[in-house]
Amino acid sequence: EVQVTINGRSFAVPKAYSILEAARANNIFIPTLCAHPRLKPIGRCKACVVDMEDGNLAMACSTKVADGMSLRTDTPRVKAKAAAVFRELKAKTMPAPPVRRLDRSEFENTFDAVTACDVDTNGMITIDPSMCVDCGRCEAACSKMQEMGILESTGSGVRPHGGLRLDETRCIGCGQCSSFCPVGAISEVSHIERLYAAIAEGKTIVAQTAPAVRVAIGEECGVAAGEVSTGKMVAALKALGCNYVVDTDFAADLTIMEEGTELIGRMQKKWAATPEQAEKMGPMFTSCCPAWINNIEIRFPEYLDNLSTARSPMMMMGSVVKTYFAKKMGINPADIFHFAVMPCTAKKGEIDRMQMVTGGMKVVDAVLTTRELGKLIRKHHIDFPALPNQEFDSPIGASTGAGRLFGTTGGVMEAALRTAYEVLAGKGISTLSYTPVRGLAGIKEASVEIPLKDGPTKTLRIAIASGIANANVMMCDIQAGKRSYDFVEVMACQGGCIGGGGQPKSLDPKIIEKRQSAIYSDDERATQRKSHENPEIMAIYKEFFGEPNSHKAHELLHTTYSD
Ligand code: HC0
Ligand code: SF4
Repeated sequence: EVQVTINGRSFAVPKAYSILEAARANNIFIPTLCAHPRLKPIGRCKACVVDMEDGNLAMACSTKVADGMSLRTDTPRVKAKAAAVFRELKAKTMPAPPVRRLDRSEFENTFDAVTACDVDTNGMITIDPSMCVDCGRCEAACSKMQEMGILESTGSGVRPHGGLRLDETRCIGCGQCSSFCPVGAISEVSHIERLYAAIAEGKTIVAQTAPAVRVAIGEECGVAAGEVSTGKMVAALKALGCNYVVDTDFAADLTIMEEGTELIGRMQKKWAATPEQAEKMGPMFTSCCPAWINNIEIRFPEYLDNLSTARSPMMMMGSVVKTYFAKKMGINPADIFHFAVMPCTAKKGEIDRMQMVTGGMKVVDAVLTTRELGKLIRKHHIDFPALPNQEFDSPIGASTGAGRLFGTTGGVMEAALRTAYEVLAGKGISTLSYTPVRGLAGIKEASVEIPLKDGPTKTLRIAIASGIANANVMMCDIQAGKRSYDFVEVMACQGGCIGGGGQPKSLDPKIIEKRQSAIYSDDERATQRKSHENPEIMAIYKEFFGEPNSHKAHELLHTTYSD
């Protein structure tokens, strides 16, 4: 007998065995096609490759074991090789779609096993190369549009570059690849089962809906692009079994109170400092886009202290639902299942951040993308266009135009200016629609003159980047001292959340413009247009938080980041 190590476990096997025989004797799966236990090794199909300790690949069927040999059958390149062999053979020999039969062949069974274990995920997106038709769109979205360069369209199914698994790459989870994929080979990690399970368990179901979802969900369900479907979206969620539907836009207003207060405090320090000290402080960055946070953590960790400590509106809403709201409604927070409908795939990763656990609890239990909500509405045969409009549930369902703006690039900035200007100047900003931050340019800049109510006029230098490629250009310029700002908004997707990777797939070249106009019109229609004028925001501070940046607010509404 000889000792061999397979996937880190040691086995004694007869020395006449091949690697394949040694693996099979110990119940370790190696896919094969030409090999048969009663025939001598043929060595033709090459599906049985394994990774040897010296970095070479060997064929398990025709390589004999040796004492001390160490190998792996579970590395990405081994799985990829096997899947590629099977896909190629299937394409060659079985061009017609497989017919479901009871007497499945050995080839079909092995094909399923090999391609299923080839599915790769990082908890935000999932890649199934067996479904890939090699159109190259995902690679173009990732490498050309986002300039992230994570994916490779290999000619035998898309996968991450360099034989890496997705969670070993620098993927930020923006999901753009999934929104351009025509076949669903790349998709969001589905959380639909979590919702079904919670309904079956009899939990109290509370949904929140992001600003950008209401201007896009209609595209999934028979409403023209560019229409705002807020009331129908609430009605659909109720029809799907939600007990309460609350508004992420309310939490966006809450974010303005917290982040705005943080900005004002920072600017007062900056304006009192010497120019050198002020320059050293650098800008404050918005922190609501999870793909942008992933990007800063991976690529620019030296700027982590410049991120606002405010949690994103989605996470703030989670904290509020499981504390203030649960108490008001008389529900035990442990009995609540709280999910968010988001235009985003990276939000699926954000809810699992350790720093966000509050009172020992995950505050948001699942994230459904706009596309997943569309799928549910269609699956349950809900006639969306015919639904009557329904209102969000109080006391966390009211929003202002400022909160609604968050869904587009420049929206957080515009909303922040409406409140911060008024606090600093003692009077409102002259124009509510602040055009320098509007539109779809990748980088927008402005200097806002603010006549302080108790002093001179000061300048706030602002910038907005949308699309992570633009953000990275801006970051490199900031690092090199070529650009200097006080407050910077970044959204990882072009156009902001309206162009998010979880939004409906669309072939309309003007789709982002249409959704953006819908957001601006939603702001104009609002009764209040400044976050601090939201009556439910005033109530939550009076009854619960005290004031912005209070101790309680810090505990529930702020966070830290990982380096
Ligand atoms: Fe966005 Fe958000 S605006 S990130 O773009 O800030 O996803 O729509 O929900 O959280 O509000 C996405 C959209 C959100 C958050 C809000 C922010
Ligand atoms: Fe690239 Fe974004 Fe897809 Fe990750 S999620 S592979 S960064 S496009």
